[in-house]
Amino acid sequence: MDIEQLLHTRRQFVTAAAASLAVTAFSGAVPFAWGVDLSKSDRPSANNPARVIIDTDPGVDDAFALLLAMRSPELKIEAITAVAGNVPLDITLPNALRMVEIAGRTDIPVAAGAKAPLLRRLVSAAYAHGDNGLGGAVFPEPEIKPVDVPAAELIRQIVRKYPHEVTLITIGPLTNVAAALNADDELAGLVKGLTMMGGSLSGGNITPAAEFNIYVDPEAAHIVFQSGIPLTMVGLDVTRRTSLTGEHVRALLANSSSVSQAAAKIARNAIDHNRAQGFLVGPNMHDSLAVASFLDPSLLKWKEYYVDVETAGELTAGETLGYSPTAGDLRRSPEMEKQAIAAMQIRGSAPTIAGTRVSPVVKEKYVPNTNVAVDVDSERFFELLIGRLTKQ
Ligand SMILES: [Ca+2]
Repeated sequence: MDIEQLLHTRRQFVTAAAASLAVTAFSGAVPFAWGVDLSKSDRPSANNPARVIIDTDPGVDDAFALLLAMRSPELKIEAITAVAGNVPLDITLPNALRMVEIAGRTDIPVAAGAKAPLLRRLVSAAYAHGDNGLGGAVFPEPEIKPVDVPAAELIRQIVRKYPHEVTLITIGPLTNVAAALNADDELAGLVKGLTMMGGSLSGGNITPAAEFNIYVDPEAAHIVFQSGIPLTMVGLDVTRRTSLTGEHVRALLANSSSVSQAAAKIARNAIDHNRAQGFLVGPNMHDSLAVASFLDPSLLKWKEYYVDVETAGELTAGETLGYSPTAGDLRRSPEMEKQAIAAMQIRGSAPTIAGTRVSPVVKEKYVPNTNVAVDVDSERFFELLIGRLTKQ
């Protein structure tokens, strides 16, 4: 199957739904400002927990994100689905099961997902996460087993069971979610929202252009960005400012709970691994910040963009591009701003002389599809993360 065939069904859905999306896509997403959370009434709480599915490739920062999520009463975790990414699936899946056992949350179903991206061979990141995905921190083999249903099908079933209620929190490559969307044309319209750790509007980490999760499966990411699901992107723009330190390890070690001790062990190993590789910053808590952003959006500053993914560039595949008529060099004076927004088109590359394409315009009209995190209060984030992990 080539990319055109793969995207065909999605495109049909997107075209059909475009008119209604323009009106509804951001009905649940509102702008946030430092310290002022305009969406507070819609925020999940212990009394009114949000249904979520966490799609993950543990992964050092995934492990922290999973423990944080399982320690958060604001979340009703319907499932944890594993995907290949940081390390292969035969490592990410048992790691997800281990985290569930450590947190004492074996009530949460864990499903096995894709072993490889939609169209590409898996590129993993053992250089950052160690061969076992947990920075070399060793835990016993998990005793529990994954459910029999594959991840994409489980995502589909849960979203269908609770239409307009489920938020997908994705902290790995988007293969499982794209597979679920490909299997069910109506699914995107039934998902409440998707909060991802992924992408960047300020350069990548695995290549100068691409952030790792999007780089691994750009075609899957493209499907998600074009799905019409209200998207929240927590990318490197903010996650590269969440470096774990020895001080955090000490705070975790001081608490005797199994979650805190496990987190301390992973953290210490990850910091040592990071240092042995000579990295000057990190390890960053990318994925935990995505979970935290869902719990408390006021930890971050947000801006709406139209985001899509480069899938064709030899040097740039997996790059996320954020279009906004009110950002960068396209900003106008206040009196011209409204006009600029109305007139903005989404532009592709200029047509070639030999090609048949006549116009560089990819979309006639600018409509934002993603709330992008553009700034973070790192200190408050770590207070939340360490606070939750050390809670008795
Ligand atoms: Ca991850």
